[in-house]
Amino acid sequence: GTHRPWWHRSVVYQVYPRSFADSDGDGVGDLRGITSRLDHLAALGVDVLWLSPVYRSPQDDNGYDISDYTDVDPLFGDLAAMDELIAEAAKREIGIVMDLVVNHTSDEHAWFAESRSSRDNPKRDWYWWRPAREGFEPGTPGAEPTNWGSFFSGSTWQLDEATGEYYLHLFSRKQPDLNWENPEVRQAVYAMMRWWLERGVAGFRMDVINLISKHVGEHGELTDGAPRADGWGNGAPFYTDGPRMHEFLAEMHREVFDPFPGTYLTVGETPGVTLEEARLYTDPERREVDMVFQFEHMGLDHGVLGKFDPVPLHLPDLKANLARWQDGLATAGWNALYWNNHDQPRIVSRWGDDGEHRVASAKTLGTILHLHRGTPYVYQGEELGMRNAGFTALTQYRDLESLNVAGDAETMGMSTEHLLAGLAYMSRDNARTPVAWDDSPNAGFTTGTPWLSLAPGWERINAAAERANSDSVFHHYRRLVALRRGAAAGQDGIDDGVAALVIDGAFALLAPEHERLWAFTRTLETEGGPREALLVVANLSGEPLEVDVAAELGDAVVLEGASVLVASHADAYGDAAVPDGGAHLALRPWESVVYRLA
Ligand code: TEU
Repeated sequence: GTHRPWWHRSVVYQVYPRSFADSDGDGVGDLRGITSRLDHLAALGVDVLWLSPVYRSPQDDNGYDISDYTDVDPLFGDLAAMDELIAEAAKREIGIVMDLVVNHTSDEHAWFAESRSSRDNPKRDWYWWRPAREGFEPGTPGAEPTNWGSFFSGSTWQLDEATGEYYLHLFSRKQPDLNWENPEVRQAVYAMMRWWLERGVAGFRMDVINLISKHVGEHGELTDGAPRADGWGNGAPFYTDGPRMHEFLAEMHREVFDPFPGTYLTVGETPGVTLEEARLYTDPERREVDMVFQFEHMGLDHGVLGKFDPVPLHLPDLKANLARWQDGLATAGWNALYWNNHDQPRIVSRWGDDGEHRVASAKTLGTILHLHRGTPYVYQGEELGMRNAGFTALTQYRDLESLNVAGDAETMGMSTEHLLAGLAYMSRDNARTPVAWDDSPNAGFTTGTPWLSLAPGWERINAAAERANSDSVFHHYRRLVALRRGAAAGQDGIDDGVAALVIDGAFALLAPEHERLWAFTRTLETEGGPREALLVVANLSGEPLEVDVAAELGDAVVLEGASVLVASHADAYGDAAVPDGGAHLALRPWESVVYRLA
């Protein structure tokens, strides 16, 4: 359309408050810490900050268990500190997107305290209460209302002794699921969202939003799932993309966003979402959400026992997956692009090379992501090429998912070595080590004792070092952001024509079967004018790669006269850009180049 939403040219930076910057020396990051580091975000050039939860919370799942939606947890500060962050960010033209966690609350939320107080409490129906399975004594094995296993090990059902019924929790026992079937629940959530919009936030990232509508039978029945590796049943088909999802999201849009002038950024976190559903969620005509986080690419290295049993990535699968989403959302909807967040291991350790080729591989993975069509998300430390935690003992982990899975290892037939290797590769704590700011004690994160150990190498891999070196991962990411932001970014060779290509150019994957080369074009047909195109070529391996341009990329790709927009290696710019008339390219280990074709 003619009115492009502002977030089409945005890059979002995710802050995980606990691990970003600590202003008061208690070893846990906080709001004033974030405010003190806003210039880092401004230097990177991003215009949106997604803030993981800072609400009042018992911190069972680091804030994804909320006990008061309209207050800040003392661990992170107070509402005054929140207002200060919003105002200081606004001065730098950065909007704050709040994390909205409304599939569940904390079991310490006042709503749940009421709900559990008696079977006839008016809020009883705000959560999912069910009697024991017929023929079973409450609390005995098999008495759970369904066989569903939780995301965080064990049953999804917890018996409440006082009232003799079970409540549903897809995540931890301290995260009871809200019952969205109840209109009072929905109105309470919408009122809370309006309260935050009034405070000046720019939108919401909606935690596991496609799990809020459960498949319920006519008489409230829920259905058992097929067995999974830990012995529990897979309930996902019965709570993912449920029958009332589109109704709920459209209602939320009407009730929350319509009364407020302006446009907001809404992104649904949607594990297990299919492309077909994502198209419906994000089609602007339907007024549900702006984009969703899909998970298919994040599952490509999961093994038979799940995420902690990883298998090597087969590159053609990853290329094909992202290409499928590019094609699927080309004419309706919009992609959210990510390699990292607080739930995923560090991309440079996962699919790059965090040793010899750390810098080149971090840059190349960044280039690939940012040159796809959609809104890119950068997770704190990704722009520094930060690596996994390198933990070797269970005692180093803090995340409840990792600690709980250790209890399941035996049932799943995983040896201790297997488990520790799985955690070292995949634990969420890999993303949660404190951000390294400089080479002072504790990397400038805190003057106290950090709540989680720093990832090794911080003396070298930190924000101060990265910003001082013009050839760093940070400056590469800065350039990627600038490409999309256009002429306003004021950098050499970057103009609105380039931004238009990055934002809107049609995507085409080249050499799909190649196991080391990742190549694609972005093209725009301008009315009456010439055809504009970008070419991205990347070597996703530690070995040199020769590319015969005509044979591998096709006759339509003509490199002659092309100029280099972004490259992983500084010496690729300038005259050396297109050697021997552009018939061949010799890519060094993990080298990538973005060309603007003539
Ligand atoms: O995550 C939901 C989700 O599906 C995950 O990525 C999840 O952490 C992973 O599958 C576990 O293996 C969201 C939040 O991002 C996560 O931090 C919370 O723990 C979770 O919801 C519950 O609120």
